[in-house]
Amino acid sequence: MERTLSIVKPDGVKKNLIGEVIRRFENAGLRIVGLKMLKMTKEQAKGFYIVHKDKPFYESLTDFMSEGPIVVMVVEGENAISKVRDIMGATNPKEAASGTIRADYATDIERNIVHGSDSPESAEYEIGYFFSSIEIVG
Ligand code: 3AN
Repeated sequence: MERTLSIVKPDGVKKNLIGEVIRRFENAGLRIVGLKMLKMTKEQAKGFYIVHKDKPFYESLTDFMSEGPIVVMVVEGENAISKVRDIMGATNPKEAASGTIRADYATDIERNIVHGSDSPESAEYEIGYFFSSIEIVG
């Protein structure tokens, strides 16, 4: 069993895709064991994406991620990290395999609807960023 953090990003919430994202995870046999909606401040977005602090897109990414409400969730299952990433599709929607969330709904590499942790280490950091242990009820 593995846990990962997924986010329906501000563009996904605006496009009414919260249910669609959750449905795709559940259809793949993954379970939602933590869930909440919130709006990050710019500072909170910068903390979440600290690994990208030296990237040229850091400012615009953290502006985007703090522009509106997001839904954060802890997703659990066998190989949850790679399963969620397969369901999301490649970062750049132009390169995302057909049938993935990003191929179906994302407009560009930054506004790409959904986030999923990319390793066990980042999953641990990212889950701890949003959830305390009593908020995870698997
Ligand atoms: P992923 O979300 O697919 O794991 P990361 O972790 O490389 O991708 O990037 C984190 C986020 O930063 C992406 N979801 C995307 O919103 C944004 N991003 C990544 N690469 C670029 C880029 N070249 N230009 C603009 N935004 C980017």
